[in-house]
Amino acid sequence: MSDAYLPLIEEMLARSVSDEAIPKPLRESMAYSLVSGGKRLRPRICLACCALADGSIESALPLACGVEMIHAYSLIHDDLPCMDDDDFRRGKPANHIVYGEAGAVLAGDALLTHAFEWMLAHAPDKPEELGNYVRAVRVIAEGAGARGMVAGQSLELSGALEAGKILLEEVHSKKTGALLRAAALAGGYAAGADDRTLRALDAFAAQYGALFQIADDIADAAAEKGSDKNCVSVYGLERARSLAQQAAYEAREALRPCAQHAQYLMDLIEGTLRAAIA
Ligand code: GRG
Repeated sequence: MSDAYLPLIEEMLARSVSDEAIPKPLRESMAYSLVSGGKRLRPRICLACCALADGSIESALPLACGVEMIHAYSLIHDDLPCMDDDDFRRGKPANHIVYGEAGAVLAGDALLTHAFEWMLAHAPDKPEELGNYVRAVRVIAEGAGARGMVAGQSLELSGALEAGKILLEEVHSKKTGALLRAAALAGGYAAGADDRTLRALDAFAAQYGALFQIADDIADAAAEKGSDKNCVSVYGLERARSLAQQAAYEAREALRPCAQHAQYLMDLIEGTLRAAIA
């Protein structure tokens, strides 16, 4: 997919960690994980949702980049020995392999707080736009926090899945889905979207989050690195593929009220589905 959003996102992300007031080792560690070739899925979704609701890309760009900083922090912390204990990320040594565990914890802490500083430092000047911008920052905090992504990580580590006390879908919708949903809604808020459009974006994001996670689980299973608690191990490959198709269908349906302006998101759904069922 040719993507006009990517250069804007990359430029702002690189700029966000170029401040020489940040001590050099910390800055390098932050930049190592932030400016390092991710797909930029969450910021692209944020900008596409803003455009769908007829907002200006400039108004959503700091929010989109804030979400990506939070995503980068979550990956750094997830790779730590006390969490998922992974030595590699995006084909490179994980942050803690290069900068040590303390350096990685601090880079994650700094990226999380930097995200909110960056988003608020770029809040709109016009008072009439401020309310929606604050709503966007709030939805991002909710998606990232103790009822969102961190809740998902905590549930996964708690053993509740293994004990059959919660469903895989609940963990996934929090651990992976909550930040994707926050990105979509933040884009909608930045555009001043009406309630009908916000509901459509919310429903799209919930289904796209499920599709994304199933595709990720199928890719992990193909690479023989899946955990014993993912979609493929729980449901089997065929059922996982049909769940992916169902989620893609629901995601498209959710966008139906704004279908005229939803081509970017429709293409994203198709790309993720293709990866799942290839
Ligand atoms: C440490 C609080 C805390 C949370 C960690 C997001 C997360 C929660 C863990 C990541 C583990 C993981 C691999 C989850 C599966 C789905 C996922 C988030 C994959 C990585 O996202 P991509 O594919 O990554 O968007 P890129 O590299 O493209 O940015």
